[in-house]
Amino acid sequence: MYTQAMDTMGKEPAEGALRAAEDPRLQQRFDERIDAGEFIEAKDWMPDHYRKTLLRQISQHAHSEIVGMLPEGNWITRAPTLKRKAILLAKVQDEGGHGLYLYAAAETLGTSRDQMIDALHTGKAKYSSIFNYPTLTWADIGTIGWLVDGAAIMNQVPICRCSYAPYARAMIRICREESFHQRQGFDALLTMMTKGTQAQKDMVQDAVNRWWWPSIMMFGPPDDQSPNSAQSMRWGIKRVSNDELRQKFIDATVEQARILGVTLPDPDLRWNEERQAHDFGAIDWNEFWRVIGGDGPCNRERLAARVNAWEEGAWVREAALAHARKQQQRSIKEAA
Ligand code: FAQ
Repeated sequence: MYTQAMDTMGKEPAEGALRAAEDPRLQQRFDERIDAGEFIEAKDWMPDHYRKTLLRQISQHAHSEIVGMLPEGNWITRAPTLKRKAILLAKVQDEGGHGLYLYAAAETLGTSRDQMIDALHTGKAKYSSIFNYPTLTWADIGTIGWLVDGAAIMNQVPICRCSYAPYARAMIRICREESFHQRQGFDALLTMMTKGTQAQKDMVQDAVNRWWWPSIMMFGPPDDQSPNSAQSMRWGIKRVSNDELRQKFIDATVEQARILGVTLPDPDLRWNEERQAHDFGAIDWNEFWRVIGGDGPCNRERLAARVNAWEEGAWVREAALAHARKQQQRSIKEAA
């Protein structure tokens, strides 16, 4: 899937050979620019492995946004008030927009959106583990905003300084919207916890119990089991490690849980004065690898929904293309 450098496809072998001969100098210049903290633009020379790594991460991220619309979309018709329905509708629409910015950023690296979507639909490309869990009650929607968007922001703010400029630019816009998403989730839960019935409070606690561990898995495997981290950090694609981000998220969330009046489902969670951070219990990494391997509670359902939407939406894409062609022909005629 991660077709590299479509811009180099079909060029003469002589030019390819020339580029190969230049590579050590180009590589050196690229390394110097990375070390100096410069941003790399789409037109700049970059090593193939850098391009591939970016495509892997950005496409995974784009797919997460699009698949992430499904668990929340499930509740649009069942939101408890018109206000909450309008907020949820806008949020789900924002996630679709984030996916589009990210597919566009990935396209600058030479892989088409159709290729990326095909990789998703055939199970070759990943999306975030978190979206393979079900949304059973309305409290799940608030909890996704609070914990899932909260974790997403913690992970994504450092990507605003990613060395690849088109990705960094997309992330600046995305992060602004994600912080609203996190707040609306917290607000929905706070309303239930302060004004709700006991049954509603119990529903919030139940949702937090189910989403806590999958949320802290979102940051990826521990640093010593993360095959991509070292190189991605060296290239400034990732700025902060998986474990550091997870720790920062846990430290920030404990206080928010206290304000909400919910208990985080980890008996080992406690402040460590020496580390000036919270200790926490063992994460079930078997569950994480099982879910990203395709065997989570909703993997099959999510993929089937995406494939179905693609197939059922074929006529919309065809109509849009036909309209664009007509518009183009009209403007050519008018210009003639
Ligand atoms: N789920 O070597 P590492 C959101 C894979 S957006 C699935 O540590 P890396 C907004 C990883 O791809 C959420 N797979 O990998 C929203 C790699 O496999 P590969 C998405 C995971 O790339 C909210 C393998 O494990 N955010 O939530 C996961 O250095 C609400 C080894 O891992 C992003 O994508 C996972 N959780 O670090 C939308 C942010 N973790 O590719 C709707 C950008 C790891 O070699 C509603 N991405 N893997 O086959 C990143 O920062 C990084 O890609 C990490 C993983 C940190 C996710």
